[in-house]
Amino acid sequence: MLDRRKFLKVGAALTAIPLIPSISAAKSVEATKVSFGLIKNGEVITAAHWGALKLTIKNGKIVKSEPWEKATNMDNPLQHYTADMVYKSRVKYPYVRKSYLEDPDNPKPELRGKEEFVRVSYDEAIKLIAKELKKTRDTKGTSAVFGGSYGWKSSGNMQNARILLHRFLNVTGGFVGSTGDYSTGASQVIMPYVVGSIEVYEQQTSWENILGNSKYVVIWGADPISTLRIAWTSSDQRGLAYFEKLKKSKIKVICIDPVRTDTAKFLNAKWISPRPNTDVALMIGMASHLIAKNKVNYDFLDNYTTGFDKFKDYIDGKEDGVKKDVKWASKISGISEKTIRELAETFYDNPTMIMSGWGMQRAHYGEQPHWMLVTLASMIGQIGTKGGGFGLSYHYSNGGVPTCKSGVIGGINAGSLGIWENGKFKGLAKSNQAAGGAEWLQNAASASFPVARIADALLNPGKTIDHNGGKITYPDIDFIYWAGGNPLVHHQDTNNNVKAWRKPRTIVVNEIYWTPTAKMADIVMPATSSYERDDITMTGDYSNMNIVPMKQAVEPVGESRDDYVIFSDICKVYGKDVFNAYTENGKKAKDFIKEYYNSALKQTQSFGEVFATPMPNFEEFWAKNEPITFDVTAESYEWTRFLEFIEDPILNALGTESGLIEIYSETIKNYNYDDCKAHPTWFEPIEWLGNATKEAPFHLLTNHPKDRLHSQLCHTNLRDTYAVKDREPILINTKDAKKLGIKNGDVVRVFNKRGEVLAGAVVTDDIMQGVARLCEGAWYDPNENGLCKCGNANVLTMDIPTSKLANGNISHTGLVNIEKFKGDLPALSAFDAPKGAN
Ligand SMILES: Nc1nc2c(c(=O)[nH]1)N[C@H]1C(S)=C(S)[C@@H](COP(=O)(O)OP(=O)(O)OC[C@H]3O[C@@H](n4cnc5c(=O)[nH]c(N)nc54)[C@H](O)[C@@H]3O)O[C@H]1N2
Ligand SMILES: Nc1nc2c(c(=O)[nH]1)N[C@H]1C(S)=C(S)[C@@H](COP(=O)(O)OP(=O)(O)OC[C@H]3O[C@@H](n4cnc5c(=O)[nH]c(N)nc54)[C@H](O)[C@@H]3O)O[C@H]1N2
Ligand SMILES: [Mo]
Repeated sequence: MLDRRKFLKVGAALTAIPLIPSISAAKSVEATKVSFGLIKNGEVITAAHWGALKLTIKNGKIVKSEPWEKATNMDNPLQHYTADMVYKSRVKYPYVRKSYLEDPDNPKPELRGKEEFVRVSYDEAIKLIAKELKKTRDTKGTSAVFGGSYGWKSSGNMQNARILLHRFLNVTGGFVGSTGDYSTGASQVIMPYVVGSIEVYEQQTSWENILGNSKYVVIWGADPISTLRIAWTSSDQRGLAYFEKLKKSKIKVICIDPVRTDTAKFLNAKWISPRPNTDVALMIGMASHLIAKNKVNYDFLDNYTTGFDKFKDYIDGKEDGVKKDVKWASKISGISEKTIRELAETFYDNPTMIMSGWGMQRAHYGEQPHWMLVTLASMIGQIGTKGGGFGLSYHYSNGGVPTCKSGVIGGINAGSLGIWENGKFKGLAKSNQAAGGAEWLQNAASASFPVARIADALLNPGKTIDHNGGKITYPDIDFIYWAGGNPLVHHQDTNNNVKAWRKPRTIVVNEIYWTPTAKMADIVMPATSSYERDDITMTGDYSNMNIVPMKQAVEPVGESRDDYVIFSDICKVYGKDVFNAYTENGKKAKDFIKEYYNSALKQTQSFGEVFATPMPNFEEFWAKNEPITFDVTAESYEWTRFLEFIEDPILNALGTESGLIEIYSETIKNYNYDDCKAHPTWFEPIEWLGNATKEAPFHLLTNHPKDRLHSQLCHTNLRDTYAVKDREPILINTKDAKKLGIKNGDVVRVFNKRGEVLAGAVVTDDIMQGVARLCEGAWYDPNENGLCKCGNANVLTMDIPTSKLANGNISHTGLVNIEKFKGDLPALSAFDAPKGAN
C-alpha cells in the first residue's frame, strides 16, 4: 500500500532534483509495529511544536523522548523533556478559589492570585461554570463574556484548546473575541496596504533558489537557529537543515541585530549592531545613499511601485526640513557612515536576500520597519528574482522549505452560534444573519478588539479607540474563559495586567500546569497534555511535509480531561441538545481525527495515481504508528515569491489599492494618524537609547527563548541547563557589567518605573553596549512586594500600542536599570502548586 516506487520513478523523469526528505521517504515504506490501544511498553509516535517525536514507554511511563527522524545535525533540546511535560507542575484536579466558592456573586476579585484554592469534584466544577456563565450572559449580555483566549496551546488539529473554547462559547450563546496576534501585530495590518497580503505568513522564495543564486543573505533582526526549533503545527526541521546548507555554501551572511545571535555565530556572519528600534533610520540612510550614487532601479520603481517621489521628498526634508542622509542615519542608529554606505552598495551590487524577523515590528511604531524594508528592496529592484528581494518568514515555521504535494488534514472548527430564545436552545444558526441579525451578536462582534489591548480593555470598559481606519469601543468584560494560553506571562506590563485581571467577576482557566495564569483564575479545570490523548497533525506550516499520528502515550494524570471533554460536559449541563450540537451527536475525538485524515486521503486521490503519495486507510495508518511523508514537486523547488506579479503586474496585480507595491498609501493618508503617516517614517520611540536616563540607562530586548516555546517547558529540567542561580538569564555587555560591578553568574535586579525582577547575569561581548536581553516566557513569580523572583520580562515592558493603525504590542521597546542583587536570594515558587492545591 505504501509502495511509492512508481511515483518516485515518474517524479524522477519530471525533474532531476533530488528529494530532500530522503530519510523519511525510506522510513515510511518500512514495515512498522502495528498497535491498537494504549501501549504499556514500547514506542509511540506523537508530535509537539518542536517536531515529530518518538516516545519510549515502560510500564506505562514515558522514559525517553527523541526526534522521530534526524533531519538536521543540530540537536533540538526541546524534544527531550516530554516526561517532565507529563509529570511536573500538573493541575491534577478541579479547583475553585475560596471566596469565589463561598459566594460567586461577591467573589472578592482583589484576592485573585493570592488566596487559597479549594478542591471540588469535577461535576461540581462543571455545574458552577455553566451556572455562572449563564448568569453573566443573562445579566450583562454576551459582550460581557471574553473568549479571545490567545495562545500557542499544543500541536494537534483536533484537541485545539482555543478553537474548542470558541466552539463552546458559540453554541452556548456567543462571546467577544480578539483580532490579530502578538507575533506580527503591526506587520500583518500594514502589509496589506503595502504588498496586498499579510506577507508575514506567506511561503518564501524557495531555499533552493537562494542556495543557487544569492551572493549575500542578510538576516535583519532574526535568530532563526533559535526560532526554527518550533512551528505552529509541528516543525519539519528542514529550516534548520537549510541553514546548515547556507553555512556550507559560499554565500556571505550579514546579521543586523543588537545581539550577536546564535545564528550570527553559527554562520560566522558579519555582525552589524544598530541601536534597538532604529532600523527605519538606518534603512532610510541606505536609501539616501543609493539615490546619491544613482544606484536605484528606477525601472522597478516605475513598473511595480507607487509613491516613491513623495517618499523621496520626505528623505530630502521637503516635509519637515530635516534632510535624512547617511550622517543623519548614523547619528540615530549608531552605525558608522561608512558601514551604511557599504551595506547599501553591497545590497544593490549583489543578488541579496534580506530575511527579516519580527522582533523589530514588536516595537513602538512597529508598522514602519517592514514598510521601509519593502521600500528599500523596491529601490534595489530584486523582488521576484531567484536570489534576491526580501522575506519575512525564513525564521518562522520553516518558511522557504519547498511545499509538498500533500493531502492537508482538516481541524476542529468554532462551529456555529447557538440560537437561544427565552432561555431555550433553538439549534444552531445556519449563518450569522440567520441568528436574526440579533443585536447582541452585532454588539459582540463589533466589540472584538486587537489582542494586545486586553488589559486596556479590562481596565477601561466603554473606551473608544482608533484602529486601522475605524473605531472600536471596548466591551464591559465580566467573565473570562481562557484555554491554551498564558496571558499573565505573555502580556506586557504585568503589574498593570494583574490589576486588569482583578476586574471581572469570573475567570475560568483550563490548564495542564500551575502556570501564573492558572493561579490567577477563580475556577481551574485540569487539562490533559497532548501525550495523554489522541490527535493528529501535519508538520511544516509551509511545507506540509508529513501527517503525523499523535497517539495517546500514557494515562491522563489525576482527574485531568481533554478540553473537548470538559466543554462537552459543560454543554451537557446546558442540555442534551446543546451537547449534541457541540459534539455533532456524540462524536469522540477519534471520530473527528478520522474525518480529517479521510479528507486528506480524498484530496490525494484527486491528484491522480501518478502524483499522489499513497495513503493507507485510516485504521491502517493509526495502527502503524508512523507519519506519512509527502513529496516535493519540481515547481515548489523553483518557486519564487512575487514572480507572477513581476512577470505581469497588470494581470497579477497585488491586492493593494493600486495593484502595485505602495510606498505611499492614499488610504493611510486619509486616516490622518499622527503615528502612522502615508509613507514609511522614522518616529522616535517612546523609550530608546536616544532618550535614556540615569534612572533607566539600558534598552531591554525580550527575545523569544531558544530553550522554550514562550512559557512552555519553563518548568522542565531543561531549565537547569540555562538558568543562572535558578533565575532567567540576562545578557549584559562586558563593559556595562564592569561599570555596574556585575560578574558573570551574579543575580541582578532589573527594574524600571513599571516593576522589578531578578535575573542571572550572563556577561558577554555578544550584545552591544547599552542593551540587555531578557527572553520572554519565564513564569511570573512575585514575592509579597511584587518583585518577580523568576525573571518574567513583561514585568518591565510597556503596554501601549504600536500606533492607531495596528495596535500591536511593543515588547521590544523599553528602558531599564540593572544592579547587583544584594539581599537574601529568595527561593522560587513559580513551579509549585498554589495554597490549597496539590
Ligand atoms: N516581552 C515579550 N512578550 C511577548 C513576546 C515577546 O517577544 N516579548 N512575544 C509574544 C508572542 S509573539 C506570543 S505568540 C505570545 C505567546 O504567548 P502564549 O501563547 O500564551 O505562550 P505559551 O507559553 O505558549 O502558552 C501556552 C499555554 O497553553 C497551555 N496549553 C498547552 N496545551 C494545552 C491544551 O491542550 N489545553 C490547555 N487548556 N492548555 C494548553 C500551556 O501549558 C501554556 O500555559 O507571547 C507574547 N509575549
Ligand atoms: N525556540 C523558540 N522559537 C520560537 C518561539 C519561542 O518562544 N521559542 N516563538 C515563536 C513565535 S510565536 C514567534 S512570533 C517567533 C518570533 O520571532 P521573532 O519575532 O523574529 O523573534 P524575536 O526573538 O522577538 O526577535 C528576533 C531578533 O530581533 C532582534 N531585535 C529586537 N529588536 C530589534 C531591533 O529594533 N532591531 C533589530 N535589527 N533587531 C532587533 C532580537 O535581538 C532577536 O535576535 O518565534 C517563533 N519561534
Ligand atoms: Mo508569536
